[in-house]
Formats: sequence, structure tokens, C-alpha cells
Amino acid sequence: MTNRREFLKSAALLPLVAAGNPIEALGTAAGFARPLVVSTWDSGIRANAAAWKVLKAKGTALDAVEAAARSAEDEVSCCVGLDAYPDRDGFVTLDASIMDHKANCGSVVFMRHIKNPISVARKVMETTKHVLLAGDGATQFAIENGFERMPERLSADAEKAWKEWLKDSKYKPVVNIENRKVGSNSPSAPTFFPNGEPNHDTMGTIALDARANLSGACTTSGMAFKMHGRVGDSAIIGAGLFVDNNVGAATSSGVGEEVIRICGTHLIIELMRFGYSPTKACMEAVKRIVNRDSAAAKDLQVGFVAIAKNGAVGAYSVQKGFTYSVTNATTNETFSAKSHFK
Ligand code: SD4
Repeated sequence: MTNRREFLKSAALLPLVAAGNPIEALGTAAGFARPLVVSTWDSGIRANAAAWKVLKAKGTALDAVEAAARSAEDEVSCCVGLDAYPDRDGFVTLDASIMDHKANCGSVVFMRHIKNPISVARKVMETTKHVLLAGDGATQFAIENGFERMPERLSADAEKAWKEWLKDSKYKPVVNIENRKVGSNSPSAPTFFPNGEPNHDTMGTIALDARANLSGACTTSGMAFKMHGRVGDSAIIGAGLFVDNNVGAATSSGVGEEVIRICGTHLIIELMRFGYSPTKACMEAVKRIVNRDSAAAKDLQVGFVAIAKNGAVGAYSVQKGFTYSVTNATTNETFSAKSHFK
């Protein structure tokens, strides 16, 4: 993993912006060459690989981010999708959203039984007049559209973790749980990951394609052991995901309630519209979270990542430990975001 203070000064900086392009007015005249894909966390490098296949073949950013999210949903251990950790009552409920370069968007929340919620979100976007379907209605819509209804069950890892959690049943989100190695020797590492895999319970992906169009996708099982019915930020457009093709794209991971309260990704895009670089915009969003309740912020993690229209990439988080993965023709690397608390 690479620690970089000034991501923009690092590898593969290419001037992408024609004179007169409004991005120049944003003060970010150089960025990573497109096409380009960025995902949350170390595990984002695997999601990026799926997206990169699409982008490399001159596919659209929309297809790329869907492929990234699907690949995360398909992974079998402790992650997003149906193998993820359940809510406190033992049900896996999934949230996902997708947004394209024309501000089309679709989401599903509190959905059960369906393996690839991101593709259901895309169906909502492309075939209905709605943006967001919830719960049984979302599952019903998926089945009507040919998605297979999977049986209610927990993966072996999830079942073990849930049973362990039930012993004292305290809801306490673990900071950076997404990057804990399963079986880690760290005393603070949860004991319920038996096999050593990096965990993740949200995959946010944003991409810029060869035609300079932006799209984003975000898929999650939500916070482990949440209340039944709880919905986080990931599928709320403007909270966990936002795209404006004139400006940029942003996504988030961490405690969703904090992101919803500040309309995090919408805030980031608006700040970028008025001249902030992606990193500064993400930093300002983090500041809003910390300033609201700095005592509470000491114990929670939120990380944001953003791409500007010209391929500039930035990220910022409340706590250290938030990472993001960047892939283009010359880069395939995971970076550590700067954080408010060092
Ligand atoms: C949520 N933001 O449901 C998600 C959780 C998350 O890594 O990002 N976990 O609040």
C-alpha cells in the first residue's frame, strides 16, 4: 500500500483539460488519465479489476461501475451481498444505488433474497419512473424482472459472527472493519473472521470512461447487526453516491447515518463545482461530520472518495485507515486517505 500526501502529484498525471473547459476554473487542471476507476477500501482493487475489463474495452462508466459492484456482491466471504453479516435479527438486508452521467439514478434498500442488488437498482433506473424501491417491493420487482429469489440463509462466517455478537448484543460499529484481516493477530481485530480475508461491507465505485462520462455505484449489506429495517447512506442518492457529469463523482463508506445528515456526496460535488479540489471537498465533508459532534466522531469512521471530471482523484476520512483503490492504464494501486484524526 502506498501512503501519499499529494495524490495529484503522484504517478500518471496527464493534462486532460482543453482550454476553456470549466474544470480549469476549478483549479484542477491535471488528473489521472482516463479511463479511470476508483473504489473504496483495499478490496476495491478487486472490484476495480472487474470495472477495468469494461473500461479497457471502451465500455461505459455505467457498465464498469455495475461490474465492480457485482463482483463485490459475488465474493463469497464476509462482504457485501447475501454472504454478508446480518442485522441484529439475523436477516441479511441489502442497499445499493447507481447513477449515470445524465443524472439517471436507481436504488434499492432493505432488500432481501437477491444476489446482485446493484443490477436491480439499475433496472429501477432504466425501466421505471421511480428512483428507489424498498423491502418486499424491491424483491418483488427483482423477481418480476428475472432475478433469482435466493433462500434465506447466512454464510458460515456470518452465522458465526452473529452468534458471537448475540452473546452481549451491543451495537457498536467497528472502525475500519472493512480493512481488518480475517484472523489478524491484532488484539482489537474481531475474532469472528476465521480465514484471513479482508472484510468489506460496502463497495463504492466511481468511474470516468474514455468518452469522459462519469458514473457511480454503491452496494452494501449495511452496518453489521443494525436494527431490522435500518437503511444507511449507500443507496441514498446525494448521501452515499452522487454524480454530476459536469463536475465529478463521489461515494462514501462508514457510518451511514453521519453521511446522510450532511448529504455527504452531494455536498462534495457542490464544493467541487465551486472550485474545491476532490481532496479539499472530501475534507470539508469530513469536517462537517466532526464539527457536529466531535466526541462521537472520535469513535466512528467515514471515508469519502471523489473524482473530478478531469480525472483528479481525492479522498479524506474521519479516522486514519480509510483506503481507496485506483486503476487506470498505468496505475493499479491502493492509497491511504488523509484523515481528520491522525
Ligand atoms: C451503511 N455506509 O450502511 C454503510 C456501511 C459501510 O463499510 O460503509 N460499511 O451505513
